[in-house]
Amino acid sequence: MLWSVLVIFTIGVIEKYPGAIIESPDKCNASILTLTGKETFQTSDYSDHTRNYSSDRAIDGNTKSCSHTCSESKANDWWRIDLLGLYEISCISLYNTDQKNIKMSSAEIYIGNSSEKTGTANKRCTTLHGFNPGTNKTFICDGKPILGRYVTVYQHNSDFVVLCEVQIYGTKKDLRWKLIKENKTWVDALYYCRDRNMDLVSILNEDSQGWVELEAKQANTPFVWLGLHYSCTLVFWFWVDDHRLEYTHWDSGKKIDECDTSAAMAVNGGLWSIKPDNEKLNFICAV
Ligand SMILES: [Ca+2]
Repeated sequence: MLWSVLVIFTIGVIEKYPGAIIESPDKCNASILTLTGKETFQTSDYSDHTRNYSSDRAIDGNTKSCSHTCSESKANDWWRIDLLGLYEISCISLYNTDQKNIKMSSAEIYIGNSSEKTGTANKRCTTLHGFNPGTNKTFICDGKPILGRYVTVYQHNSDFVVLCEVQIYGTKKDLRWKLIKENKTWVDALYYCRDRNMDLVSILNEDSQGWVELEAKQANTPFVWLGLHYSCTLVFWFWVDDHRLEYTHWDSGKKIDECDTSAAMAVNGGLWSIKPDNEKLNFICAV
């Protein structure tokens, strides 16, 4: 009787959590990150007409469901996760089922803040040596932990990227950018930041554009002020922290040189537009 109860209980547990257990590696010295709700991408989805082996299957907590790319052009395939925050990443655990067509041992992991699609502009964490199908293997980045928002698994050859479960160990870091959910004119927003030893944000490259877009997503207004102002006297645009305006992300046709205007980022899509200085918007301060 007791055995029957035990067998029924055990089967129940296995069915509820099919293969979800991946043991925590001791050497990582960091907590496992919750990946639920993070955004995943891959070059293409393999499909067998019953299902799409989409990128999110690599983080669904189930080792029996896998992501699988399908490169028809034989280009370099990749899988990527956007952690939607800055993390110091020390280890990555990967699991794949035992299937003949999985060849992942020469793929590489890249970590960093560049949103460039292939991810190879970021720092190389390690190569997946010894990552054989049917195994769970934890990779420690060569050298030391790497700071980043994006983790990419990249194939340098024409093999597919197949990942049944990905786990990441790391520590969340504070961002330099802070959304202020108060509606203020551009000048009041500028002084709000400066009174607190910050400045209205400057966007100098694609990376900082990505971070500010991420922060702006939580805003209560459809646009957020940036620290980019038009000077009628000098007849040019300038960042209030004295950086030169080189990188831009204007919405096409929305840049007009006009007195008493400043630049604001659209919460939806991140493009920049011109707004009258007296409009009241949320804004982003930079430390
Ligand atoms: Ca899975």
